[in-house]
Amino acid sequence: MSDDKVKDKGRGEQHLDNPGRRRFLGATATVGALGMAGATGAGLLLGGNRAKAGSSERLEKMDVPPGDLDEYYGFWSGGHSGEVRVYGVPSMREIMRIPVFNHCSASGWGMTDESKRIMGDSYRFTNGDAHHPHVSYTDGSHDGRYLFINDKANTRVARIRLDIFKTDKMVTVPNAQAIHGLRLQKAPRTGYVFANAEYIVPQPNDGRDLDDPENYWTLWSAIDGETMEVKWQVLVDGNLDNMDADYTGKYAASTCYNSDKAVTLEGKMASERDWVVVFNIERIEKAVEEGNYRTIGDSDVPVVDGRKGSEVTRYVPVPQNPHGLNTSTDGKYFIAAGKLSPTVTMIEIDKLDDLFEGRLDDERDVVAAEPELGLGPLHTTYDGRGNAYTTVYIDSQVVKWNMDRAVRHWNGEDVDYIIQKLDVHYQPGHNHATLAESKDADGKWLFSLNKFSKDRFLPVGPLHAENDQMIDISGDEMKLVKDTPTFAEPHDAVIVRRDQIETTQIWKRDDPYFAETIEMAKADDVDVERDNKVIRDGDKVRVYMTSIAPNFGLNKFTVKEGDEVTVVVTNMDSVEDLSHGFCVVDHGVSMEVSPKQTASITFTAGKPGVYWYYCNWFCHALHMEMAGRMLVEARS
Ligand code: CUK
Ligand code: CUA
Repeated sequence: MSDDKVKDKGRGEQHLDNPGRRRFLGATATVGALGMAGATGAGLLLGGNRAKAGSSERLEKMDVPPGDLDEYYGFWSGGHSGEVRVYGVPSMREIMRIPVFNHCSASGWGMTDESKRIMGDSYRFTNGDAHHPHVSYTDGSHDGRYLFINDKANTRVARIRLDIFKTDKMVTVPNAQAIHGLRLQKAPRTGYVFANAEYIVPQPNDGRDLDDPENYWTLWSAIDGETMEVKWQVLVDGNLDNMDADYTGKYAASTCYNSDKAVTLEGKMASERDWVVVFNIERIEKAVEEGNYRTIGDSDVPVVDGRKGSEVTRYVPVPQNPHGLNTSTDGKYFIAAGKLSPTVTMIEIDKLDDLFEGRLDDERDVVAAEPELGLGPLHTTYDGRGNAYTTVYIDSQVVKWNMDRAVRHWNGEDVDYIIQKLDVHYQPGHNHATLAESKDADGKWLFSLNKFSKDRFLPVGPLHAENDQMIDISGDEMKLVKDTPTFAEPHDAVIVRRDQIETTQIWKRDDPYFAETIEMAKADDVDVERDNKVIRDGDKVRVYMTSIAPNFGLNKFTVKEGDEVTVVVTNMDSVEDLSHGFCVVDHGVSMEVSPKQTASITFTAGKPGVYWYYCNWFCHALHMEMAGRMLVEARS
């Protein structure tokens, strides 16, 4: 089908399929965010059309027969469940969950000593709000070393090692509140992890200026991806929302709303213009080098002033309350979605040198085009063939449009840039295409991460699943091929080729992940690979045991009521997939111990009595028998 026919279909027939819902949403959309919320609720009641999956040919393309492997790894954020989920794409089989900011009953994340060390002081929080997962880069391509993700709820950034699919670093960002937008330096290498703090707060936030929003500020932070130390921060005007970096390593840009520093919803929508803030990374580094910064409160992180008028930033006016910002994979544009405006703003990255050098009359001169796409544009992704795909929340559609034609149209040429509008179900946030955060975007599959599923799945009571819809974008026309229910609430995803990730199936004994535990054992003169020993140290007891299916190295150990007990288990099975677990009944103690892993967990021994511990990862025909007793004596 030609592009024009598809476009006509998008504008005509698809709007007729459910005129009630469309008309209602359209009429209320213009009244702003309050209307948006109202439209969502009522619109859903009116909705009821079901788009059916397509032909058998389409199904065949996404079919991954039993025993076959997927072509891509998809990393989905888990929103306020705080975790990361790993899917095989295109099958959309969930392969793994990686606990990050949450606590995990199965793996013991948040309970084990190793995970507590990684989480630091913040392990006491059992929740997180993970929005933006991104895989590290070398020269604009994913290099599969790490995945980084933000925690909006408790102001953290975490790193996941992609050789073992485990979180291995976590940092709480100082001076900031609610890390939201997060992106990585794409070239020459990651490099920096850039993190937006969303909310404005007093600086320092120590009780001063409590109800004086004029003195609230937010910060843009750069974290070293190798050490996970916060290297520097930039003070900015307004609330930072979403951001992205360019493909040269020189610039990054963030949407910024609430330029008038309001603390109420009405106030946050009052001004007609907000900004895209552009950060000049070299200039920021130079300011830090030259000592042109201050520190705030207890933190010694250099804070460079990047407020309006500073040398390190530029504030490009865009229509109010912008949201997503995504760099086009050809490296040409930062594309900011309008949210309350039906447009997206294309900022030409090649003009940013001129902007910073003062060679432009007006900051708006960097705007290459501001195409109108539909109601509620939120996020944009790419197919590597010059087309962009933008979710429009209020219209419940993915809009496919051509970037080059949008620019020509903006410059007065009579060309259409909209190629197709596809209904999705319902109210999409992010969308994401295969490899679309790298220069290798291959335009095969696109996912629309929809906030509402309404009538798409078996009803499960008042709380509904979200609906991540898979769309075939390999041809001229987008085709919806699959609905995937997801639990609260993937915001974003990143999809990389399977050959871009290299995993270790069996732990290396010298892995830094449990090195501190090994150090502790050495201090106790214990070789964890061989010894099964109980060491008493005052009220502290350290229990070392091996596990080889179907046995623990100790079938009993004795402690006293109230002892602080640390159990260290080393799995000496070197067979792939042969994980054991360690769980003590009635003590809230459980952890995973995978092949050649050493894992440890610390707890307080309960009331006197016999407590069984058992292996809770099915490992052997005699798995049920893999158990032992903890004997708790009364304190005399
Ligand atoms: S934000 Cu959620 S839909 Cu946190 Cu990336 Cu736009
Ligand atoms: Cu060891 Cu189950």
